Formats: sequence, structure tokens, C-alpha cells
Amino acid sequence: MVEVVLPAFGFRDDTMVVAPFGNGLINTTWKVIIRGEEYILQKINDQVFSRPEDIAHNINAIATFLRKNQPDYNLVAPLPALNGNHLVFVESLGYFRVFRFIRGSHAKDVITTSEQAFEAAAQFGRFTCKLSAFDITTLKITIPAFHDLTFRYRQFINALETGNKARIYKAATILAKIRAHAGIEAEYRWIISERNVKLRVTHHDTKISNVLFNSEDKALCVIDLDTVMPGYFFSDVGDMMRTYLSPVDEEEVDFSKITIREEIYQAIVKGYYNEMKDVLTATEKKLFYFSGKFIIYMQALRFITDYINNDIYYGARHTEHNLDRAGNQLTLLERLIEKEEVFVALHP
Ligand code: GN1
Ligand code: MG
Repeated sequence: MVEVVLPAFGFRDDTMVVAPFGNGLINTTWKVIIRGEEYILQKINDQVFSRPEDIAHNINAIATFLRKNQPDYNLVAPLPALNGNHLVFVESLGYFRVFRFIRGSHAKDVITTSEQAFEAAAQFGRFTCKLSAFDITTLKITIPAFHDLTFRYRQFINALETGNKARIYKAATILAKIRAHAGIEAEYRWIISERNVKLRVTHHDTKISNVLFNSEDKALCVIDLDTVMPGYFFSDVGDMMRTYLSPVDEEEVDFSKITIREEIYQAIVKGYYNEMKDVLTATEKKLFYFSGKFIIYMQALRFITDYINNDIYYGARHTEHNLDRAGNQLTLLERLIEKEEVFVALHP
């Protein structure tokens, strides 16, 4: 069915192979093989990204800046369709774009070594660093208040008032934990208003599957630029902590498997810091540990809010899927907080 969008990109071939690819929760992705060439086809979720053309605008602006100022930087940008646009709208199907598949690259779902964490963190640090002279005011906000923890907390409170009562009852243990950690939201508010943290070009989705590696496990580049917006560095470092520290991901239901790998924490800080040390303010340098708490708590809030709202955002493969995901993230948060002293002492 999705094949019908391909001619708009100049792909017409009977031998073309199109197969689902990756496991993102928001957009839908396929790999297309045509005459031995490999491509990525992606449908943008326009429930989440209400103005997909804003994404195209941002990627374009960044690509133009990098081409001019950082020509050695390898940005994975969409290919133009036959009509010259980077985004194609197909009636009743939605918005699509195509990328060249980076030959020999692979993405990972979990990190197994600290070298991989170092490599990935360096790539995300490099991305923000290379764009430090870019005028952030020219970026469109593709998802308003995306990583605004105060907004996420308010959405949660709202859901408690308007959401599914049976689910709220069922979630009692998780809700108590969410409330117990509400201080993280207050800390966030204090940091952004009182401390010298800067808005920078940040990625906002630094999970490991958004980094491409080569066969020697060297990171090549970052992908998935839809949520590139002005943001705080702790969003990017935090989402790395959320998704790299534990050997199991947010889907794991055996919470005893959720642990914090100290050597991975060190590798994230080192990899990111190596690229960003001349850019970050002294205050920002003290916020590495906060980053992890901030994002993990926000993800727990987002999952539990969605559970209470009947899974309208993330979807669910079974009734308690988002409840389980929230429980997973809260366990991760607790494991991280247990290491607070060790990690604060490690700060660069
Ligand atoms: C979504 O679709 P995906 O997996 O790239 C979400 C992230 C969450 C993540 C949790 C636009 O990302 O913020 O951290 O799920 N992206 C959006 O798995 O909401
Ligand atoms: Mg994403």
C-alpha cells in the first residue's frame, strides 16, 4: 500500500522491495531496496507533528548552515522528491520523505559497551557544538513544550482530573511514586529560571537507535531530526542516560533487570563533554547528573499520563502497556537516584 508514494520520489521498479524498519513509537519507517540501492522511507505522524513542513524547514535551515560553516559535518537530510520538495503529501495517506540508507551502517536497540556510549554521546555533543553559532530563533517549534517538564506535569495533573477513573485506581502505586518525585519538576523550574543554562540546538531524542554505527562500532552520525529545536543540553544528555544506562529498555517488565551501569554513565559524560567543554557554561557542567533524573521522570510522567488518557499518544499493545512502561521508568529513576553521590562526585 505504501508503495504508491514511491513514484513521487522517482522510484518505479517492479523489483522494488519495501519492508518495515526500526521500532519508533511515533513515525512509521520502511526500508526500500531498488536496483541494489537502499533507502529509508518514512511517514510522519501528523497527529504528533501537526505541521510536518516545519520539520522540513528546520532540517533545511540546519543543512544550509552546516554546508556553509561546517562542510565536513555529515548530516542525514531527506532527499528531494521529483517536485523538489523534501516532503510529499499523499491524499488520505499523509506526509512522506525518503533518506538514502547509509551503506554499511546499523542502528542499535541497546548499548553493550561503554565505547558505544562514548561514541554516541560524542555524536550528539558534536551536533550541538557544530550548531553553536546557528541562530536558534530561525527554528520552528515542531512540538510545543516538548521537553518542558512543568508542562508535562500539568498534563499529568489534568489527566488525573479528566482521565479514565478505573485506570487511575489501578495506577495507585505508580501515582504515589510520581508524586514522591515531584521535587524534580520544582528543581527544573528553579534551574531554568535562576541558573545560567542556555537554549541551544538540541536533538531531543538521543536514544541509541538514533545513532548510526559502522561495522567497527564507530558512530557515524545522528538521525531522526524531527524534534531538533531550541532546548537545553540536559535534554540530550538526559535521554542518553535514560536509554543507555540500563542493560534493558523501557519495554522490560521484569524490573529487577533494570540496573545502572556506572561505566556507561562515565562514558556518556566523557563523550559529550569532550565535544561540548568549550561551549557549556560552568553552571551547565554541574547539571550532568540532573539530566538523567529530569528526562527519566518526564518519560515516566508521559507514559502514565498516556495510560490514564487511554493510550492516545503512544499506543499500546496490551491494556497495561503504558502503565508498565511508567513503572519501568520509575524503577530506572530510583536506581539512578541510589547512585547520586557517586555520580555527582564524577562531574567534570
Ligand atoms: C517517542 O518515536 P520515538 O521512539 O522516536 C517520543 C520520545 C520518547 C520515546 C519513548 C515525538 O520517540 O520523546 O522519548 O518515544 N517522541 C515523540 O520511547 O514524542
Ligand atoms: Mg524520534
